[in-house]
Amino acid sequence: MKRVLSGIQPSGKLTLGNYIGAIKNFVALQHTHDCYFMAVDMHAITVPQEPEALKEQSESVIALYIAAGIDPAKATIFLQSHVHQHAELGWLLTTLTYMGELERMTQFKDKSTGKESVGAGLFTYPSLMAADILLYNADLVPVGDDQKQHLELTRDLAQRFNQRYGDTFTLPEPYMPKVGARIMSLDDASKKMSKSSPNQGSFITLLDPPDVVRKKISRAVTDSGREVKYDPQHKPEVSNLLSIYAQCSDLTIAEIELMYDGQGYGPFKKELAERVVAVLEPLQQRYHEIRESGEIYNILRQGAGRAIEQAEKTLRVTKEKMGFLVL
Ligand code: AQP
Repeated sequence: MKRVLSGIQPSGKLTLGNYIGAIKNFVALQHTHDCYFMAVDMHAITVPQEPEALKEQSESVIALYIAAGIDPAKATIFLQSHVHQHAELGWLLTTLTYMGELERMTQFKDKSTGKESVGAGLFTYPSLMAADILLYNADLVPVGDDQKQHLELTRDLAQRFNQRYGDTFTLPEPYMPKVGARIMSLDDASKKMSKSSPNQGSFITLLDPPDVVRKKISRAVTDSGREVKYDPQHKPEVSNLLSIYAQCSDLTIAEIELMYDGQGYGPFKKELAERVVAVLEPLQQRYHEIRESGEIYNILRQGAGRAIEQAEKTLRVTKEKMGFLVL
């Protein structure tokens, strides 16, 4: 069975972008693959986090995984910081990473531009992400479009290590959804929907109440036309809403275009909001049940146990190959 690994940062409330681009795929993959899904709290601290908020958000990510349908009996669900081997392999791989490679990362440029001070962790974070993946010898990594570049670096590092020290790491492949790999912001379709955006209206969180979802979608920026048509180049805002609609229904984009032919944006946005609410409401109900059950800590303990077993094996071999004295 092929192995899958992926994670989400507990750096804010998870968005519909995280759901469509990541979690939905996680749920599907658990039936056919050996899956490891984590909340990457060590990545979250590459930008400042309030300690209480970090704790709450970490627990929330895990509860959302389960509420969305990830079964802890099938997939290994854990917190990155519970498996110290990530930090250790992260350091080993940082020493193999070139500055020029990190400087080319567009996510670093996006997140650091205009900031007065930028932590070194934000810069070296792709090496830690490589460690996350290589520790488990993952074959497939479900990622949104924005993470593809980091995955390419992971492959380069794996190859570099294998060439220098002998075959050790599996080269992971990206697993990208066909539609929804990049859900864009509701206020600016040139930016991806991001949970840490300062504008609350730019994203829909998975825990937004129905009325908030309706309001955010009704206020979503469109264009001055009235044609519901998928054309990312000329109609990026409407195309983004169409992608969300398709992902929250069983309909194809072509079918949705046909449904709203000649009707303008009003009815389209109204029904889109209802489709999103219909996905979120049952998820939110399960989320609250899980939080109240107090089961999260047990699930995390179990998940960490399984993850550590695998991670420690890889780390040991890696250190031996690099010439560390391993006891
Ligand atoms: N807008 C998006 N469309 C499709 N997929 C997305 N993902 C994130 N945003 C979108 C996918 O979700 C997974 C987890 O992402 P992450 O939280 O670890 O990091 P991120 O990509 O930096 O997500 P955010 O929401 O933008 O977080 P912040 O604002 O904290 O940086 C990844 O697979 C990602 O592709």
